[in-house]
Amino acid sequence: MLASLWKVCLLLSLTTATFASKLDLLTATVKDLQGLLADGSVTSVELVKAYFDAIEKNNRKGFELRAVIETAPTALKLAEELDKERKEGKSRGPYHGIPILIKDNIATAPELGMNNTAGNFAVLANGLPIKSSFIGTKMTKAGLIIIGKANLSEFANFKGDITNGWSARGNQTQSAYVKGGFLAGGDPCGSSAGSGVGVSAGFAPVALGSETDGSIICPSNRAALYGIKPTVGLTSRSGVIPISATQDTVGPMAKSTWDAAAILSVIAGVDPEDPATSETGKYATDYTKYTHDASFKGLRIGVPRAIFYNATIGGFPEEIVTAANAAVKKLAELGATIVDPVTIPRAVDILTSNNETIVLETEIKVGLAEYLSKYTNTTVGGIATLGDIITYDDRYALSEFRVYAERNNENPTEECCQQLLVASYATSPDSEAYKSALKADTLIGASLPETLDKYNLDVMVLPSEGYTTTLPAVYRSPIGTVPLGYLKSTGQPYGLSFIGRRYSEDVLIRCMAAWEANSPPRKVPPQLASNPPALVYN
Ligand SMILES: *[C@@H]1O[C@H](CO)[C@@H](O)[C@H](O)[C@H]1NC(C)=O
Ligand SMILES: *[C@@H]1O[C@H](CO)[C@@H](O)[C@H](O)[C@H]1NC(C)=O
Ligand SMILES: *[C@@H]1O[C@H](CO)[C@@H](O)[C@H](O)[C@H]1NC(C)=O
Ligand SMILES: *[C@@H]1O[C@H](CO)[C@@H](O)[C@H](O)[C@H]1NC(C)=O
Ligand SMILES: *[C@@H]1O[C@H](CO)[C@@H](O)[C@H](O)[C@H]1NC(C)=O
Ligand SMILES: CC(=O)N[C@H]1CO[C@H](CO)[C@@H](O)[C@@H]1O
Repeated sequence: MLASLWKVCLLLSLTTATFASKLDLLTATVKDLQGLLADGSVTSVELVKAYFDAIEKNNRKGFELRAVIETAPTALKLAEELDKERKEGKSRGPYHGIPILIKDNIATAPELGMNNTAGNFAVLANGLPIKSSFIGTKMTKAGLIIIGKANLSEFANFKGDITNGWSARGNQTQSAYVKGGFLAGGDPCGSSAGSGVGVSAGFAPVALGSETDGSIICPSNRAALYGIKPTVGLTSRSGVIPISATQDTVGPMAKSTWDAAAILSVIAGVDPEDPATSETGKYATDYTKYTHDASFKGLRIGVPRAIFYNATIGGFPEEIVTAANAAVKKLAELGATIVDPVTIPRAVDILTSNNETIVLETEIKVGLAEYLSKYTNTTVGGIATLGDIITYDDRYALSEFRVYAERNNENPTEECCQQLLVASYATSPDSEAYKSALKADTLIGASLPETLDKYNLDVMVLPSEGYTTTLPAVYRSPIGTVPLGYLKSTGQPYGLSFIGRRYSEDVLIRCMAAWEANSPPRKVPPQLASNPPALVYN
């Protein structure tokens, strides 16, 4: 799509006019950049500089979006190298020289100079990661330029009583869409808050988030993005600061379906060190092919009304249900066979079950110790276990809890905001509680494929807010979210989700692309639009 490019004529003198073009970073997609890099209109160095300028303008200053925790000190040098390679006719592939922002829980190679901390000072104390995550290496091999680390709800929202998008290191991420930011209703959702806000604010063309339950889908939905939460195991978690080995997955947050599919294609693949990826060789592919000529014709789409279309239960405004109902009608008009309603037998259990929390509390304790020992130098900061993190947070309560605590008129020197970590400390993977919780979750999760089979459905469709992400979280299956509308009160975006069987990314991407092809362009944040971050080139 060329919506992001417009020609402006800069009159230099009365006799000579030169034509310059302007790339609007609020709308520029990976595909746009790919074209501009390929025909020599822009260089990667120019792109990295332009994104750094955009971050400089509105991350800590300007609108204070706080979507980025740190930028990559080596990104410009890498961009230079990639520009040189391109000139010499060497290409690392279709995404050679494209910038990307990644969540601050994905480790990058030490030579890239970026910390990886999940927003936490204790993890920072161990210094730079000592090796790259599996997907970090894949991105670099593909020629992507990781320009920075995105803010997040600390520990991917498994710290305790903190707000969406808040971390001790990164402070409060705020939606770019809502005037007045977080306190005016601009909750960016989480935990991949900085990834979502960053892409919507033109800090990067595309970002990676991670999801245990909702952390890609919810912030994508609040930033009018196309987001994919992949099947657990499609993308490796090695070198990603974990919550749960059972549920964690890493995926793209983008301005178009094609961009999301492209970045998913880069990071999907078998990693011998992550057993969850063992079946992935059968599925990982170039997912952009499913965006071509995508249509809803011939697809059977179910509408799980109970719980998921209920604004009271989901805790979201009624206008989202109205918009989702209109979307269902539109899907029928576009050729889908709609089955409405469908009943997911055990869905109601997710409203009361505490099983998922038990699983996550148990697995984060094991996973953090493994991450710290394999990917950080524990002798540098002495942080080797969850216990070390809790002790460190308490000792440095002023920085670990302050901003959040002050907002709530709590005493920041008292234990206030790491209840989940503290509860996790008491768990054991050998406990009966853990084993039976895992079993119960497997049973609840199985109701998703059972329902798809019973009604002979390809996918189900539902609003992205509310309890949408929990069944796919425990069933470990994918979700794709697309922009649906904007709240009348604040302008905050909201989305529509498609859910399917494990490894059904092909069908979900087809649905996302068909939706996109039949929808108006996504809106950019109005407060940024009058003076958008841009790159002028000849
Ligand atoms: C990583 O953290 C260290 C310690 O706080 C800091 O000095 C350094 O600037 C950080 N790196 C980046 C790229 O921000
Ligand atoms: C964090 O953000 C708040 C506003 O939300 C600001 O008042 C405070 O100074 C910030 N703290 C730091 C350490 O940047
Ligand atoms: C939504 O759920 C509430 C609470 O369970 C219930 O009272 C209400 O009837 C439901 N609304 C619809 C439209 O089903
Ligand atoms: C776990 O799930 C089972 C089956 O849904 C339920 O009976 C049980 O109460 C749940 N346990 C907890 C602790 O929520
Ligand atoms: C870890 O840090 C210690 C102390 O700074 C240093 O001696 C050692 O070489 C480091 N190990 C690795 C694997 O980087
Ligand atoms: C790149 C950037 O602006 N990083 C900032 C993120 O937020 C923390 C806390 O406010 C700042 O210290 C960083 O400079």
